[in-house]
Amino acid sequence: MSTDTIQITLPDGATREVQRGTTAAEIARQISPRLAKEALVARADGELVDLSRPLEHDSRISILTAKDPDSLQVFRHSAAHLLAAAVLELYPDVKLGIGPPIETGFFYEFVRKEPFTQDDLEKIEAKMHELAAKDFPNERKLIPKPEAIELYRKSNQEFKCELVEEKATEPMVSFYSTGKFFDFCRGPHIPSTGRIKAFKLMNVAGAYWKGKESNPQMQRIYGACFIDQKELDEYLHNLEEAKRRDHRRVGKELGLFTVSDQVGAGLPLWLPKGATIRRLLEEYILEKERRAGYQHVYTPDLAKVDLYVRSGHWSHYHEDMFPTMDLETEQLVLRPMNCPHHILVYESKKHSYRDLPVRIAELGTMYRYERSGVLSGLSRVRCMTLNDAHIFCTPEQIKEEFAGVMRLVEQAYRDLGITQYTYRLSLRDKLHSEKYVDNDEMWDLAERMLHEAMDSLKLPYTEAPGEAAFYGPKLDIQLADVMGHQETYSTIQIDFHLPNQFQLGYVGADGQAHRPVMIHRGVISTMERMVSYLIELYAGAFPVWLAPVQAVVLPITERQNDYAKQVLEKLLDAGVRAELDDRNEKLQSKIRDAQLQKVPYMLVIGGKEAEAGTVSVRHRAKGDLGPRPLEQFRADLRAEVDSKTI
Ligand code: TSB
Ligand code: ZN
Repeated sequence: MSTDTIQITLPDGATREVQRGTTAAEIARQISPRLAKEALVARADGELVDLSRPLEHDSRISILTAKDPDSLQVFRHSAAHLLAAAVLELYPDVKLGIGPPIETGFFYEFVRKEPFTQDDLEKIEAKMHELAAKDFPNERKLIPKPEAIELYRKSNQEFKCELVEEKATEPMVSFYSTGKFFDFCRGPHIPSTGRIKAFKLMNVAGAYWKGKESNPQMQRIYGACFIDQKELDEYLHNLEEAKRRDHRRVGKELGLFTVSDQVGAGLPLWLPKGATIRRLLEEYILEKERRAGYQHVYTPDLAKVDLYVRSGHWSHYHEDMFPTMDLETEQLVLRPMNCPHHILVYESKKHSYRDLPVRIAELGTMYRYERSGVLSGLSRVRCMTLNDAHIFCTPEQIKEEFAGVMRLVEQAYRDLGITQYTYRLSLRDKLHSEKYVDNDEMWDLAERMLHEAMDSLKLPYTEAPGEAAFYGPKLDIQLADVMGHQETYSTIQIDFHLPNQFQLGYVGADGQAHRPVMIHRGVISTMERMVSYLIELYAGAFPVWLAPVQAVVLPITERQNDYAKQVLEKLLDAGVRAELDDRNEKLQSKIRDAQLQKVPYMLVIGGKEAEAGTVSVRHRAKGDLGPRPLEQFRADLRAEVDSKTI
């Protein structure tokens, strides 16, 4: 091979010989005009590079289009530069900080005396469009470090000076220029600005330079940015939808829960309507568990520290626990999990293999010292009640018990109207073995059992190293919110560790002592997290079986108040969660209020209805359904509740 050619290997394994110094852009053109048009950036031997970078030696090259997530981030980075370019044109005195891509777009930070207003953002956005349309190439240049510092010093960009001083490790530093704008930047960037069209400046937020409080305040301008307008529109729509459904907002509007400074962060108070939803969920799951052979217990919310020393929580879960309470003779701590208590329930009598599986369940309240930054409404709290159970069984029973829990989960999700979920196998992270109990053999066995259990159910799953509990691997069921953000709800965990720590046993068919396995499981998660999800899923308009108020009786005038009261009484007698709105208000405004409260049924009562013993039924979504005998309404409602119609 001549020294003037190099060998390029493409992702499909094909190779070609090209002139040394050929660019990835040229290779793209050789492959297809379409690829050349769509290409944003290249990957050369694993590293992202500009399409215009000359290739100097044999390498593996892939040409990336917008379909590749890495190139999308490059695209957003180029958009950040465009933002800085626009801001500098409009406000030449600003000082520049950093401007990276982020998950859904980009930001750039600036120091400017006056705060950027909404008006400013609009101007900047328009300027960005104007500059983008000029299709400036993003050009990379190498400049000697002292020259780079001098360049920034002359233009009063002291933060940039600082960055060059700190970040540049080579004698030559790389700059990107876009029209008049230039930036100290490692790159890569997309070839030119013309393709940056689908973006929107979202907001301005304060941030300290380098995140340090003693440093100057910067103003960060955040933008959303996608390859095409359709994706941007979808994102903006989802964002609106997320705001509209946000359980913290809906929870307040509907009077479901509240948080008080006087109680403390992460300690929500359930208001009557939220408490009703929670109670319905609790009754629902307790009944399903009763049918599935669970035995329910009550155990205290705290215990002696020694219990958690023995279980291993003290050495592996200490940071997530509240501090201890010192009494005269005992040292107590709020429980972060219910398992040790349930182990003691199991231990309270002798077991033979014939008793197994033993399924101990509880709506167990537990306390975790979640850091203040991660707390959110009901979805991440410090005091929570888990639909918890611990199954004590033989190793041979694991698979069947696992499948039984999965059936419960599926049934519960169906009844709750949850249709979108994924399975995640949460495994230990072998690089951080200190986070887990130390017993390779045990981990391998537990992980193998979980794999087998999932494979025999033929369900698809992803694996997540580092997400296991300290005592064993888990199968987590993940639900996503409108923005696609995932959280764990249901969980099934296989544990060989705790039975060992507590030396649990049962008498086998052979008359010998054996050790049971423990399955930890939560079917509908904590009441807090599940209710937060349901609020957002239904945007507060709960299905009738879960609605805190199922029907509101609306007399048109005072003259119908007596009959309306009788209707209310009859509904209450029949177990309907009904209310009466006999305020001296116009019917229209009573209906509006009931709609805002998302009450499924409004029963309008005028003179005709009072005389005929009927109610005029109005549904929150379907509107007017016409008059019906009260008896009929009651029966229809019962049927809707029993079938858990969504
Ligand atoms: C299933 N010992 C087991 C139990 O037997 C256990 O506690 N597992 S857990 O740590 O994974 O927690 C169970 C579930 O509680 C999680 O899957 C999650 O859905 C919910 N949860 C965990 N932390 C919080 C929190 N801070 N706020 C609300 N819900 C939470
Ligand atoms: Zn447990």
